[in-house]
Amino acid sequence: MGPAAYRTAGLIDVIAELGHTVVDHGDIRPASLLPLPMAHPNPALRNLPEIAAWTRAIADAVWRAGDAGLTICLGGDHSLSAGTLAGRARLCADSGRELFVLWLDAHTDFHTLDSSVSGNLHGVPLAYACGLPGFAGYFPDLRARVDPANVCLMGLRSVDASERRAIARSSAITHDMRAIDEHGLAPLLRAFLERVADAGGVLHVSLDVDFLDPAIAPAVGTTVPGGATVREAHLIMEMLCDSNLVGSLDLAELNPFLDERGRTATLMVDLVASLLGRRVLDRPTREFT
Ligand code: 6HN
Ligand code: MN
Ligand code: MN
Ligand code: MN
Repeated sequence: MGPAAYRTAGLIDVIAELGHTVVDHGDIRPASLLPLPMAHPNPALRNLPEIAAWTRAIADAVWRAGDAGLTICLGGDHSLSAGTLAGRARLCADSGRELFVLWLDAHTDFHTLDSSVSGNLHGVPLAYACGLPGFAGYFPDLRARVDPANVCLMGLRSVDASERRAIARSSAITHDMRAIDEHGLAPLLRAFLERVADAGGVLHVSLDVDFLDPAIAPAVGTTVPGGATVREAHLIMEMLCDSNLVGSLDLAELNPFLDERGRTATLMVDLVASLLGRRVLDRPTREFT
């Protein structure tokens, strides 16, 4: 229902009104609708063959979309990013450009199939794309992986014990809400964007609705209090727009059944508008100090 809600909230018109050409590839479906049953030693895992089939379909679609424009993937839960990251990593391997990932989420989504306690596979996409062990034979083989050192996670405030260990062992950059409160978003994001620019890299942004505070974005099944504000989220999108480094974006975890008069979908559409160039005013050329 997520993609339909974004279309209803006017996403395509909003992007077109900003002067961009939009190609809507429609809803993606896995090639095989009846996946084979798949046994895994972790009995908690839910919908494993279905998610594996979706991951393959999304990765192929993202790869086929190419890297000439900006690819936006509408979800659907965050397991979709297993596919988008696999597809983008493959495109980057083809072109020789370095892939960076900005993960905006209350959660790290850094579980392996073995470590997941809930069994919900929206908790694993970043670990899969970074090549953590245990996915072979269940999820599609990665043509290219994401280098964890090129990943920056922001907004963290709910991390399971095993994810906490795995993310600490990885070289990913992690900014929890405390870091955002202490330093402010802008310097943390600016430092990461400078790294991407210095490497001549291309950035994938994965935006989970629960990055936002539930008071402003209720339409998600995994709300965690203490999230980003409307202003913080717009600032990120505006800085990303100015950086000109973003090649792809995931909008993940919107559940329209949980929305209130469409306000979460509308906010997400407004954030995309900021990323794609909507401004309140033209920026003054003079810097204020
Ligand atoms: N998300 N770590 C929890 C789990 O069930 O594995 C929460 C996952 C949330 C997933 O943010 O897309
Ligand atoms: Mn989910
Ligand atoms: Mn997530
Ligand atoms: Mn989340």
